Amino acid sequence: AAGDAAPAESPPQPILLDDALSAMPPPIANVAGRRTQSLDGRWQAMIDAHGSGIGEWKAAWRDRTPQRPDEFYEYGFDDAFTLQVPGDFNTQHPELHWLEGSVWYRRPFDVDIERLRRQGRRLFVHFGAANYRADVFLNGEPVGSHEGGFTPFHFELTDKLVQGENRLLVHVDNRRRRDAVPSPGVDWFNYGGLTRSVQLVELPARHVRDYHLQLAPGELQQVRGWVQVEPAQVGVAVRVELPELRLAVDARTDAAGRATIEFDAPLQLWSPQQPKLYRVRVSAAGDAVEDEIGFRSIAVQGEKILLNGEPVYLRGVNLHEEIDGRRAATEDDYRRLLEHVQALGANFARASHYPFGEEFSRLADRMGILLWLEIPVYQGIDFDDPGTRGTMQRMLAEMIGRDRNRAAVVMWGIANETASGPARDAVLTALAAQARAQDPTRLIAAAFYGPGFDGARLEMHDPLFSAIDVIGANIYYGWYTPWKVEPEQVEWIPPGKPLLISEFGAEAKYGHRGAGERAGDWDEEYQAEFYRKQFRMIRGLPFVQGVLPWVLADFRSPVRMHPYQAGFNRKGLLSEHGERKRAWDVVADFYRSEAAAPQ
Ligand code: GCB
Repeated sequence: AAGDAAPAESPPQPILLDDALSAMPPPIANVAGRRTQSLDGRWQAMIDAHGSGIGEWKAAWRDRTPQRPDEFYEYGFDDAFTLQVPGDFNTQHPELHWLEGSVWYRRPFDVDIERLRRQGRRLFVHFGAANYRADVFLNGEPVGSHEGGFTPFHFELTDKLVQGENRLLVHVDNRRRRDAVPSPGVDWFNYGGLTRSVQLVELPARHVRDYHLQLAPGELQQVRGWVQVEPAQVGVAVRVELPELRLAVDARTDAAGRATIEFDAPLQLWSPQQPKLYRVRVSAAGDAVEDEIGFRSIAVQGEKILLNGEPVYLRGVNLHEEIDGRRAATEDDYRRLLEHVQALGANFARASHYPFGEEFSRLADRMGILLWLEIPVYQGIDFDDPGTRGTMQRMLAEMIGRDRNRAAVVMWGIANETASGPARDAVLTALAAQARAQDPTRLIAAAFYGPGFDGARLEMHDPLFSAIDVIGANIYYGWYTPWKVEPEQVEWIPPGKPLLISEFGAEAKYGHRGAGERAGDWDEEYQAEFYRKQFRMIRGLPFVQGVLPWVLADFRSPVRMHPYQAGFNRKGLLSEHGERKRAWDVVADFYRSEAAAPQ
């Protein structure tokens, strides 16, 4: 597969997006390392299928109870109908299974506001995620709203709290919308609700809000980053400590509340073979937060990807945040998923097509699994809509803000299978620039529709290539697209950058045997043969730096309506119950072979 390098594209000009970012509060980094009160557990719930409780008409958000004999309200909460948080609402009650609409969550909690005031402390409510739109109310008053189902957000409650019992009410609406991210046409189940943990976070009046501590690009023993103190004040003393190395670094904030941190250290680098994490303590203004941080470098050199300066081959797999027929939500869920990833012999996973819970990234840090995290900028996005653009921008900032200290995360994905056009090219170029500005230490990736055959030739073009570091090709030769030549005869024109086969897969029903000849038989042999054929092509392509089968396990998808599918996308190497199909061994064998190593 030799050929000419792809012709140079003229880079699209990023357009100025709406100023969605300036209105965003800085994230509270590392919520787990703070003083928190968990609001996980049972919440009172109410179904509002028509979404009528949100306006003035039914005004459920006022959370009133009748006081006089002639008073009544057409909503109410009791302990008989509850929902577990974290968790999707669809799979907790049969009547919610197909709901795409509104559900109300109510949770009273106690606060000693007098103590908080006396100690000059602030209280925030932090949501790991809520799919898709969340409107938050405290004691019958609006607190704030958030859009986007897979990234964290918070609101400050301090000034709205009363002594003793406070009532938190959350309206979660998971209707699919044309202007949303993702847009309606997704190939997964639209699990709604408070899918991740909810916590009250208590912080001193002035506190360490956020920090970014990673190796400086191109360096292996030099850390560069910053600490953000809120509210901003110039000259606040900041200290970063790595006790294991007996290291303490002092700095002072600038007028924006930001202190630059820079130091050299004899670091043992983080890698999949040795996922070394250091205990790091960040303190300022009497506040302190502890984290576990790994240090490693990731870079691109020509067509290669370098981890800690050495070429790496990414033995990957795609996965959805789903387990036991529901949205995965707990650390145990994530561990089970990542144990499958390790059992396959993979060193890399793509959280497709949205960031999973923070604990997933933290586990990957501890287990030594490289991650590609992406925002759900998926097929069908309305790039012309200014509101949609702002949503993408905020999501990207929320994703990066949450995980930019996780060594495991090596790639920020900005899109999957979006078709080139003026608005799309400009918006995604701007998102790539935003990602680089918010985190100059990681690679920017996007997945594209794989190339079609021109005889034996495969060639990819996209104006976005110049804006990103790693190109993903989703190829389905032998499934959606027929092969035109034998795999060894393919002439794939090098794209001039590292290429990942970011998706390839075929469907099979677990336990269903056949001759392996026809896609429409849904047999395991066809799927296994599909992979054998792909690997025959891939092993001859030197610019391919990794592969990601689609997908780890069968997952729920309402668009899959064949009786063998029964509401599941059956491209899993595992069934939805974790049983291994024949294709599992084909992939595992490839990962043990010399072809799955840097060439
Ligand atoms: C794709 C999408 C993925 C789908 C997959 C399929 O290209 O990126 O979300 O699930 O194909 O199975 O069709």
